Formats: sequence, C-alpha cells, structure tokens
Amino acid sequence: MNELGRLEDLPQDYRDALKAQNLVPLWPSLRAVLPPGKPRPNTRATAWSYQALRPLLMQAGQLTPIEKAERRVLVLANPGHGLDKMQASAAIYLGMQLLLPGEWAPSHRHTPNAVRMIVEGEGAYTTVDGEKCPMSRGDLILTPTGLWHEHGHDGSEPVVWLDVLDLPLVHYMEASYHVDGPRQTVHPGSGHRSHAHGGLLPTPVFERSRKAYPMLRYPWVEARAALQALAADQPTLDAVQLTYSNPATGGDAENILGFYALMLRPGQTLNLPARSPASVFHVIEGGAQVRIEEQVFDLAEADTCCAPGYTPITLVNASASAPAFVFIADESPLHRKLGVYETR
Ligand code: 1HN
Repeated sequence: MNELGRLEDLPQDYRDALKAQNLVPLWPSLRAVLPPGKPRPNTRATAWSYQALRPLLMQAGQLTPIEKAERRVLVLANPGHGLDKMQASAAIYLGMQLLLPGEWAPSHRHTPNAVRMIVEGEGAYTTVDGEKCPMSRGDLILTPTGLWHEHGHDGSEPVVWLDVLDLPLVHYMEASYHVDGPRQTVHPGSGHRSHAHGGLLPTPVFERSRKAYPMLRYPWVEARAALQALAADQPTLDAVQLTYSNPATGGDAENILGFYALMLRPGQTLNLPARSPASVFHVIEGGAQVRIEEQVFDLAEADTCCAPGYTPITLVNASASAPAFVFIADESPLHRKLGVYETR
C-alpha cells in the first residue's frame, strides 16, 4: 500500500483557496476513514465496578434533588470516545440511574430507544405507554422510540438500574429530541402476562390497534428459568443464551440495539468469535471474567464492561458450583440492517 500525499505537501495558497470554497482534499484523510483490514475503533475495552460507582451515585442522591435532575444518572463513559461524549461505544449509551423512595421522574418520550436492567432495590416502577411495569432485580424493561415513560417509587430503599440507549447513534443522525408530557393514565394488563407462553400468541379477532411493542417487561424470574431449562435440555450447548425478542415479530426487542441473557455453566469458558458489533456485559448473578484482547476484567455482581467490535471475547465462570448470569447488549440489529454485520 503506497503512501498518500499529506496536507502539508500542498502549497498554502492552494489550501487557502480550497478552504475559501469549503473544499477538502480526500487523499490526506483517506486511510483514516478507510483503515486497512479492520476498523480502528475509539471504543476501548472498559469496566465499571458497581462497588466503586454505587457510593458516588448515592452521593448524587444527596447532592441533587430529582427535580433538579429529572433523571439522576451517572453516565458510564468510554474514555476512548472522551468522557463528555456519553458513549460506551459508537452506538451505545450506558448510565446508572438512582430513584429514591417517594421520588417521581416525570413523563416524557423521545426518539432514542431505551431499556432498563434493574440492578438493586424493590418498590420502584416505570410506566411505559400506560403500562405500569414493576422493577425487580434482573428485570428488563423496554422504552422503545416514541413511547411515553415515567418512573415512580413506592418502596423504602434506593432503586438503581442500568439504562442502555442508542442515543449516540440517534444523536449523530441529528434525530434526537424529547417531548414532555402529563402523568400517564395507567391501563390494566401487562404484555408479559399476555405473552407468557412462547409459541402461543394472542390473536386479536376484532382488531383495533395492534401494538408495535406488545411486551415491555421481561421479568428476570422468567428469563432465568428459561436459561436453566435450555441448559438442562441441551447439556452440550456452548452458548446458553436467549435473545430478548418482540413476541409479535420474533425479531429483536428493539430496532437498533440487541439484548440477550447468557448463562455460564459452573467452570465454563466461552469463546466468542470476533464480530463487527460492539457489546456490553453486565453481571446479573455470580461472577464472570471477561477477556478482551490483552484486557482482563473480573466482573462481580452488578459490574459492567464494554468491548469494541471486531475483537474475540472470552467469558469465564470461575465458580465450580454456581452458574453465572450475564446481561448482554450489542449493536447487532443495527449492523445487520446496515449490511455491515460480520463474524470473523
Ligand atoms: C432518559 O429519558 C432516561 O427516561 C434515562 O429514565 C436516561 C439518557 C439520555 C437521554 C434520555 C429515562 C437517559 C434518558
């Protein structure tokens, strides 16, 4: 591959003439935007310890009342992107949100898609599109694009959850905005009960409006039981993994990011191939060692890490007796839709 000409090789008066016309020569920047063989990601393998961040989040609870924050969140920012960019990867935003007993986070809707993975505490709930979704550890709650959502807390202890949004991508697209709204009217029924039996879909006969997202809450008790059933049914299966899916379509739960629950058997080592999307690992139960090239993270319960795409990843459950349960978020739906998805 030959060396390309540099900007400095061009006479200053020529560069000035280009600039005056808002013109830029491609060749000095061509290798930077099309590096050879594989991308050069800004996303750095990074881990966030829950033990380290929890006291800082609780301190935020004392320093900043909810009315002054609207959403009281510490962003898990990847230093490779710059801390001010609020990016875990090119397309993934991560934040830890705290809601204290009695607090209210008012209703709004926005274009980025969100999910919440509940980390600790009982008694809080989020109302999404009029459906009241109680929050318990390990539950996954969707807030797909455009749906109203608000958070309340009737319990007695702090509640913390991990927010995962496609905000960096939607913001980059100049398509990110929000609308504030009044408190929602809660309607009866919950998608997780009407869709509780895989393979049996509610079939409206007198159809008025079919919801694009019929299931908004994925209780951890059910995801955990499904993982254990899969592990027992297929004792030689390497990746005991489930995809959080939209039961109406069978496709991904949301349009841009993908969400998965993974069980590592006691003592298991799982080698994941290099794939183009970046990914996030969050330990729901147990512990997991995550190896991303030279980086090794020993994740305890509630710890989170992110990995760039195009990198093989190894997950290890060091416990000889207990399974480990890991929540995964990645950019697969986006890569597939764009036609750039690869496994190497
Ligand atoms: C948001 O609306 C929530 O509703 C949390 O809880 C985090 C981060 C960026 C933009 C919107 C929420 C968010 C957010």
